[in-house]
Amino acid sequence: MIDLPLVARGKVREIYDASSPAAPGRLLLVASDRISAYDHVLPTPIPDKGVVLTRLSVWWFEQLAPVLSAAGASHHLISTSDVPAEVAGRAMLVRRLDMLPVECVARGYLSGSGTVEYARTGSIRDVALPAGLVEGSKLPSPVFTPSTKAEVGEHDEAIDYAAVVGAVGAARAEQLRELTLALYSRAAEIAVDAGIVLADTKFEFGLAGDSLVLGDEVLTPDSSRFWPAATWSPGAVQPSYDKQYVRDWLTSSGWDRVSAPPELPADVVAATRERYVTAYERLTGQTFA
Ligand code: Q0Q
Repeated sequence: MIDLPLVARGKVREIYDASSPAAPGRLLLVASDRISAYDHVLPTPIPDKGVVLTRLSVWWFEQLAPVLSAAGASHHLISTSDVPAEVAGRAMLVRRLDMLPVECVARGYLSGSGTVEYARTGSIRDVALPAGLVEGSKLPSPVFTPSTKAEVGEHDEAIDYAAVVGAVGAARAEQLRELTLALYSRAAEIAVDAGIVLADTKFEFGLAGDSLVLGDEVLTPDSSRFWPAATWSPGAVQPSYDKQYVRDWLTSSGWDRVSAPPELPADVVAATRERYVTAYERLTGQTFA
């Protein structure tokens, strides 16, 4: 148990107040080994998931620093070593920001809730899309499809660009849109070289004074859809790079997706851990060990 005040608890991570008189305005973002599937947190942890996803965020912050600085922005990461021993490797010491009330989603491919809305309206909120797209289609160019942070347990709700303007003003809204798309495009380029399709991702930004700062975790399989590039084939739900073994086993187990989910068998846990490690090694070119 971390001896710091808890600020917020998500499904698979927590954030603590790490401020002190000597070092004010700091938070500790801690990633757990918990995994979520079908909107349930599963009872079986995936060993090293928290460490792998933290290392991925740190690596992406480094890769994307030039894109951030070109936009006059920065990121919130301070340190991964100056953290409590019990969470070493799966915690980030970050600057406390005034978080903006917008989930900044970039989509390069049509999937999930996007496909549902597109099938009904031919667009995602106010973002019109060409006709004839199907689940998994690559979009002509990446689109900014913001959403609001849902209350605990609900899904984020897509909002119009006008709602973003209403929330943060026109100039800041445009900056969020442009930076979200620039960060996504750069990351998608890097990912495809690693055999991973970055279908979409969600960024959270905050302010430090009047400067825009990229917060939260970035470009992990928990904040993004990672698909194996080798099996990408529009027209059906694409297999998740990291969660497909878990989803398939849960389906085969007969679980009703409403009651408490069952424990995962050891082989599914091991195969899922391997997917996280492989994604990290392919993306970064570094061995996880
Ligand atoms: C902040 N969150 C996310 C969250 C539950 C994380 C507050 N640098 C920051 C950050 C960050 N990152 C936040 N607030 C101020 N400054 C991020 C949504 C929620 C668990 C972990 N909540």
